Parts: sequence; C-alpha cells; structure tokens
Amino acid sequence: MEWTRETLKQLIEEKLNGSHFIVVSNREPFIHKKTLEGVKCMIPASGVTMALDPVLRASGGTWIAHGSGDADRQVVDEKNKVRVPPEDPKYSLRRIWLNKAEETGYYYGFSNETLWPLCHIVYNKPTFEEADWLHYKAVNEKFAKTIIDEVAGQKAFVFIQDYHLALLPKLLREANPEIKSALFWHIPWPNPEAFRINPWKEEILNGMLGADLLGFHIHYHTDNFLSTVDQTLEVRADRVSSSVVSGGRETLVRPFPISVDFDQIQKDASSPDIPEQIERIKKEYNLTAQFIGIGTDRIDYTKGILERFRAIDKFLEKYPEYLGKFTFLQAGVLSRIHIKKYKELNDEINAVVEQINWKYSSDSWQPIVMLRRHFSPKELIVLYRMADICVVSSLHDGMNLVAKEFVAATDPKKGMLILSRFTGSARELTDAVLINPYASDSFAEKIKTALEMPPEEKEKRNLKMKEMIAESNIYKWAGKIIQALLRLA
Ligand code: GDG
Repeated sequence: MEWTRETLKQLIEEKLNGSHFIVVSNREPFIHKKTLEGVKCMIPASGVTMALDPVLRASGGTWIAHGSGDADRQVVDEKNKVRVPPEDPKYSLRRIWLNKAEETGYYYGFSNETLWPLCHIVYNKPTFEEADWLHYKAVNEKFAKTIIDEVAGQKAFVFIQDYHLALLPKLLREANPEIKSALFWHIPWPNPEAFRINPWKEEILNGMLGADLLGFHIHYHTDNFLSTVDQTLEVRADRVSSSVVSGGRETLVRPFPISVDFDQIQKDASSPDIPEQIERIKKEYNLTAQFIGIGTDRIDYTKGILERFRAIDKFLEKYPEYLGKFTFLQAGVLSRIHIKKYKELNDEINAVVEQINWKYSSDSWQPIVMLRRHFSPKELIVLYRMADICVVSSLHDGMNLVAKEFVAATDPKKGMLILSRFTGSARELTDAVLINPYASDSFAEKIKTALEMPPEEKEKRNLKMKEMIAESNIYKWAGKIIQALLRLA
C-alpha cells in the first residue's frame, strides 16, 4: 500500500473508535515567540512534526510537550492548552512548564549529558549526576500527571517520543493500566557493554518496558535492546517474537525506520524558481567554484563535522587540481549551547575552518564556507539542488534524515551522497558512497570518487535510492507504528 498524509488520516478515522490519541514529546510542534510585530507562532523544522500532524488533525487529539517559547504562556487557556495549527485549528497542544532547575537537570543534564553520549558510541564520556537523575525522574512524573489528567479515564493511545521520556510508559501503566502506549527511541540503542555503566539502568529499562510497543530505527538497535534487557533484568526477552514479558505484560520491540516526506521534497525540488534561487545563494556567498559540497547538521559531536573537515583538508592536499574548483558549504544550527562540550565543539569547528581556509584560500576562493544564518526547509532544498556532493559523516546516528532529504531532492545525474556507515540510513541507502568517517585518508579518496562519478552511474544509484525513500516515507513510519499500537487494543 502507498502511504500518504491522506492514508494515514484515513487509518485514524476508521480505526480509532473514539479513543483519545495523545502524542508526547519534549519539543513542541508549535512555539509562540515574542517579536517586534507581536506574538508569532513558529513551526520548528522537524520530520516528526510533519508525520504526526496529520494523525493529530484526523484524531482531534492532544499533543503534550514542554512549552519553551517566550510567549507560550500568553496564548494558553486554564488547562495550558492552545488549539493548533493556528490557521486551521484541529487539535490541542497542551504545554508543560519547566523551571530553570528542571530544564537544566532533566534536559541539558540527564537527557543530553547522560543518555545522549551513553547511546551514541563516539568516545565522549557520559556524566552520571544524581541531581540530574532526580530532575529527570521528577519531570517524567510531571509529564505522567498531565497525561493522566488529559486522558480523564477515557480509552487512550499515547505515543511517546524519545529518550527524554524513558520513565513515562511505566508511570502511565501504574496510574492507568488501560492506557496503550508506544515509545519511539530516535537515537541508537548501544550494546549491553556500553549501557551497563549507567547506575540507573534497571529503572530506565523498567520504565521503558511499561510500554506496549517499543520502536527503534533498525534491527541492530532492537537486538541491542533485547540483549541489554537480558543481561540487566530478571525478565524474559524473546528473540523469536522480539518481545519482553515483564510484570505479566508483553512489550513488543520493533524496528520502524523513520523517513522524510518524499513527495513534498520532490515537489519543492522541481519548483521552477530553483535555478534563480541557486544564483541568489551563489551571489550571497560569492561562490565561484565549479563543484559544490554541502553539509547540514545540528552542531553536535556525534555528526562528525571535524572529521569531515579533516577529510576535505586531505583531499585538497592530495588533489591540488581541485584548488579553486571545489567549495564546501556547511550549514549548521547551534544546539544545546549551554553544555560545555557543545560550546567547545563550536569553537573548535571555527578554528579548524579558519586553519583550512588560511592554508588554501586565494583572493577569490575559499574551500569551506560556513553558512551562519537560518535556512528554511525550502532554502535547504535549494542548497541540496546546487550540491554535487552531500556529506553525512556521523560517528554514530540513529537514522539521519539529512541523507534521505538530500537523496529525495537531488538532480539524479548531478548529486551524490557520501554517507557514514555508522548511521541508520546507511542500512537502506546502500547505493550512496559509504565511508568510515574516522578513516580520513580513505574518506578523502571517497570525496574524489563521488565528485568524479559519471552522471549515468549517479543516476542509476540515485533512482534506486529515491525509489526506496518514496516507498518507505515518513507516513509509512507513523502509519506502521500506529497500526501496531491499534492492533494491541
Ligand atoms: C534525531 C536522531 C534521527 C539541520 N540543519 C538545518 C535544518 N536541519 C534539519 C535537517 C533534518 C533535521 O534538522 C536533522 O535531523 P537528523 O535526523 O539529521 O538529526 P537529529 O536532529 O540528531 O535527530 C537522528 C532523527 O532524530 C529522527 O528520528 O534521524 O538519528 O539523532 O530534517 O534538515 N533545518 C533547517 N535549517 C537548518 O539549518 N530548517
């Protein structure tokens, strides 16, 4: 079956049978901000919002999330709810307020200094602060209380997003065993050896096993999860049925590879004004090189941005015929900047770019251009269309959506994806030029391979990958999870 916004909507309309549908995430899908022209509603660029928005529209359900906008409190009612989307309200966004200490301990601390580095094997040591853990527990309890209040004793499906809310499934089950819940883990699940250093491992696993369905991107992560449960808890993890029985209830553990809205990206990428937009960006950044490379990432140490620059340095050193002919554009949104490691990484990136540009640049050309302003999703597509190569060099990544967005957008005879083997995407996009980002010499060679690949070869590979993404799109991801959850009822 072909999955679209419409089929996803139909599934919900036909099968929900009056049950309440609730999505829970740390990040909210709409943020209200104060601006000089008054309060404005912004949509953070996120594939997850794109996929779940039609589900919520069809179900008229509720999305529960941390209210982080500076005007968020101004627009909610007494239950902290606001109807969204603002231009055509179809469902409720219920906001949870966190104070500074809670946000520091739960979000910056336990989520992003403990669980994030623990689950991404990139040789960055996680911290284990008891104070962060206590805030993490308290905030998960706060979310649970709000959800229970929202459910108000009705039949309900709760779809929880990500590692910020690992304890929530068990808290919900204890408060109301009738609730059916699914938790999707957007980051990798590491091997048991890596996970066992977590002093609160049993509580985290038991928290997650309160869900009826646990989703990861790929089989490798579900296998790691089952092994971790096996080695940590006294419960039965069954490899054949890929499930765990604990406390008399079964949790299904399944892979659901996330994806992008292929049709929308294709549509935007074939818009007639793209050539004009490309010229505008070339002018804005004074780009004269014949070949363009692109990287788009949150500035995060898991994304292998420094490794990418090292490979570009080696590539130019070894193949000086590309001096003046190749420019790499790096778009990057700053993230988690209150965490020291992220600030240090950003400083190091600036220093390395400076060094490389000093080493090679001429009066009219520089090898790396950092794109410092915000790019809208449509502008990103313009960047993808102008690129001959896109480099995704994550050291470890659950899936990586940039890789799929680029393949969906690129002109098949022009662009080629260079993709780290350590991303979930590499399991599906096997026709990309695959790299080990740690091995900078062969990484540099692969840049040459991708740039010099004949157009017919690129086309053959891109069409295969495009077909895969068109079939396995973001609506299929959401649809398959929701189907599995509804079946459990
Ligand atoms: C987590 C997992 C998993 C980036 N720069 C700009 C911008 N972006 C957009 C991209 C893409 C998204 O942000 C990043 O998604 P990724 O998947 O690459 O990475 P994470 O943020 O780490 O996401 C990851 C994902 O969850 C989903 O499950 O794939 O493995 O780590 O959509 O296009 N968007 C705009 N301007 C930018 O400068 N507008």
